[in-house]
Amino acid sequence: MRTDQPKTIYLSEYKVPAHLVDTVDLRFELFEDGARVHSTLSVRRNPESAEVSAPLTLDGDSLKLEHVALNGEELAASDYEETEDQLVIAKVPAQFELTVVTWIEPQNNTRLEGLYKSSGMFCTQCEAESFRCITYFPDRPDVMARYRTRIEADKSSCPVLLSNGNDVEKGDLENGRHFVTWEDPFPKPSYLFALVAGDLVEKKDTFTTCSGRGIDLRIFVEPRNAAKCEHAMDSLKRSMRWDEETYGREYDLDIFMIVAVDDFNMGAMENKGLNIFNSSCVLASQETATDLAFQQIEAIVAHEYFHNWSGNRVTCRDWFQLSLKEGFTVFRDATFSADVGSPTVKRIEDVTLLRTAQFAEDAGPMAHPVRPASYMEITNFYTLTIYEKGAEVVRMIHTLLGPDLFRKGSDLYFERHDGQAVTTDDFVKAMEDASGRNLTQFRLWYEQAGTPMLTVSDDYDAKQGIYRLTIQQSVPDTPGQTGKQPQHIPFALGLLGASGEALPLRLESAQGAANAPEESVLELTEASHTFEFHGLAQKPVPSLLRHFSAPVRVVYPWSREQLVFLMSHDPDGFNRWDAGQRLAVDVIQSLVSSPDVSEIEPRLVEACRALLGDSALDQALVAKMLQLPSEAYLIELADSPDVAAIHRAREQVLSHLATSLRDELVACYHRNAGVGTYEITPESIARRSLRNTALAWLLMINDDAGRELALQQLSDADNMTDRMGALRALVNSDYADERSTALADFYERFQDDPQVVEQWFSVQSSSDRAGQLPQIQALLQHPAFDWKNPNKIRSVVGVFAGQNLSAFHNPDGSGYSFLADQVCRLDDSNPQIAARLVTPLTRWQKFAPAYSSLMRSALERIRDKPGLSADLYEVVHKSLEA
Ligand code: B3K
Ligand code: ZN
Repeated sequence: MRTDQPKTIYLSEYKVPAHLVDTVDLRFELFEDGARVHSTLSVRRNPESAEVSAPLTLDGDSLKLEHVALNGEELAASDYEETEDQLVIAKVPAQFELTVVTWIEPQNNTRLEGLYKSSGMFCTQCEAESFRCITYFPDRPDVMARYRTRIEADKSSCPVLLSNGNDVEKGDLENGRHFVTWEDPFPKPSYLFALVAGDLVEKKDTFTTCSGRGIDLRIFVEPRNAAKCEHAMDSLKRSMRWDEETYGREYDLDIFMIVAVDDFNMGAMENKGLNIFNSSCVLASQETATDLAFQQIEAIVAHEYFHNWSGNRVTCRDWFQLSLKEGFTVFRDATFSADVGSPTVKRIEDVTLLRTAQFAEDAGPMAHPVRPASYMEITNFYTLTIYEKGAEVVRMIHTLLGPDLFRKGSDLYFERHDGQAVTTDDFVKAMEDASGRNLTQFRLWYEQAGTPMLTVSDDYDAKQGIYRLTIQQSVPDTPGQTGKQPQHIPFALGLLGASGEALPLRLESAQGAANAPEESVLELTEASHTFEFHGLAQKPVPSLLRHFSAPVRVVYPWSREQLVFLMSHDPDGFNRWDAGQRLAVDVIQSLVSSPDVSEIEPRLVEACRALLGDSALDQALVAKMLQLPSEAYLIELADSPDVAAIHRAREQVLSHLATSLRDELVACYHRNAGVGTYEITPESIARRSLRNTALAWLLMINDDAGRELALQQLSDADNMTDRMGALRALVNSDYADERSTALADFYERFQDDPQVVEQWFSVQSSSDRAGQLPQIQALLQHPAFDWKNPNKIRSVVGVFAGQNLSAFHNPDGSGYSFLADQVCRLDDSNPQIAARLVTPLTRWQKFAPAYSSLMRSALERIRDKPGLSADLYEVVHKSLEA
């Protein structure tokens, strides 16, 4: 058991750095058995620091120090102190040059932080604090320097040598080695440093910026992936144009590079001019990637590209400000995806993630504000709260200011802070200064954790024609935070008349009907507000929180009749979908509490029948409306959820819908059958989605015609969406023989493609039919499984614990114990991934006692593991002690 508690870092203890670094000169000598890193820093005392005689303190992790020199003079061992994580030089002049040489072993780096090797290629990941695994450095984002990097390596195994900026020199060296030197003219924090060296092929393109500059675009991949870069390249060009048009942001270097790497802890990384991507987030072809993957690739390419301004040119002062770059950049990429695709569908997807996973995080033991006040291990704070809730906070500023003032605010922010490391407060201040609005209370969104709850009630005064809406707000307690203040919440609203017409919103009786809007954004600032709407001849149906205008829970006593009405009449597509979700949730929840009810709500069946036959409505929206709320969402909504009962009830509703609508499903399938060439447009994605939903529902009830359609689709498919749709439907059916044949054939066909094998693992791990524990254990023994590859681990262990909820929550506790075993095993090699995988167990307090005590025991076993990492220590202890 770990007895030393990792140190807690507090925002309140922030101090400006005592020393600044202006330039960094790096020379990497890369070899098979290690790498020597020569670093020369020009350092000066920070005039803004009060610590005038502070020692020079550099961070380091797992480094072998070979040499230190100050102004060219080698230092004696007594001149500096080397601790486990620092190099401290007590006496330094006001300005000097420091040279440090370190030896590191990329080939043995399984944590995938710092410089490591993946499929024979050297690559780096430095955010947040891993530049210190490469060399000694003040590894904090408010130290920004200009870098020059020379890479030397064997020419035949590493013909390609890349780093940030523009390449300025190259040449051959002795012994079959060569070098390339890169220079990045923009000052940057160390976390944006990157290096890649390997045998890669490049896909080339160019982009002409709004001011007429030509930019070279390059995507580097292993030779076998050469044909899978087109979509990412197109996405990159669309992103570059979009950022010019929407934010006035032009690219700044002469070259922009993307590299695909198989072993990567997260999705991608925005290193200046040299983005490094998890292969699964960049490589795509019609045959190997689903529509969802195509869309995610586009969004991630855009996200990383947008960081060039929101993150790189203007960066974070410290890691408490992480959402400054992540929340803003997620907002930017979401707007981009909405603009190039279907805005309503994009909103539905984002809100689904937020309500299912971020709300759960915000109600769990690791709940933290968008700007946390403390952390032990920053890697644990790359969370849905920082990213998704952070993006919602920026979206609310956009809603409150309107698009023009928001753009004025972002222009001011970029202009005022270009080249600086700043805070979320600086961002809000720029928005305030540009718009003249006071966002003082709004800042609580950054400080208070927890999802605000809005309780809405209404009454109608027929005599006076007044409709009153009362909205009460409360922000729940979270670990370490109680007694919270009301927040400033934009609440978009519409009112509907009996035949579905939008009613004018007259907040004052005097206001003329002519200019009364049909939608308003009410601003909530108090614990309770009552709004009066005048001139209404009938009691309206309210359409609340349109577009999900704030990341809050809304409680209102909707009748099923109102929900059915909103499903077909609300002019806001998002709220139509939401009404359908609420109806389905209500129907499933009532079955959970009384499983024997004989009748399942006929209005739900009729609403789905109408949707299946509605070709006038946006088919992408129809496809979304036909997805039942996930088990994870139903669990999130429940107090003390009984997972087995929720699973059973949901399946019961699904079977009932499929049985009642069997003929409509077959018709929908045929109507949307593949025609013409494969396209990635919202319309054709919607068609494939509808057809695959119809197939899934038919197989859910073991319909023989459905089985034939699935087998046919599997053999005819010319794209991965259809192939995977058919495979998934079969895997989730009771046709056991067809399932195993289909899985075996699929593997046979795609076994050489790691990204497809990952999908093959996931489709099994997520299935309650094919992914029970013994089958999951067998997948871990499969030759394609690899404990060193985070994608493989996520696609088996992560998907099992996060998506196959009835199997994971097996009442005998076997799922929990399995997860604990895998987490302990991984902690030694890759603690970052271990700390992420453990998340489902950390929510133990939410579950009914029969589950929670077993979950807790599994966590305690992890807590007691010898040599527990700081990453796991933080999440496990916070969960057990909450
Ligand atoms: N900034 C990176 C995430 C780095 C995670 C480090 N543990 C990717 C992104 O958000 O764009
Ligand atoms: Zn990001």
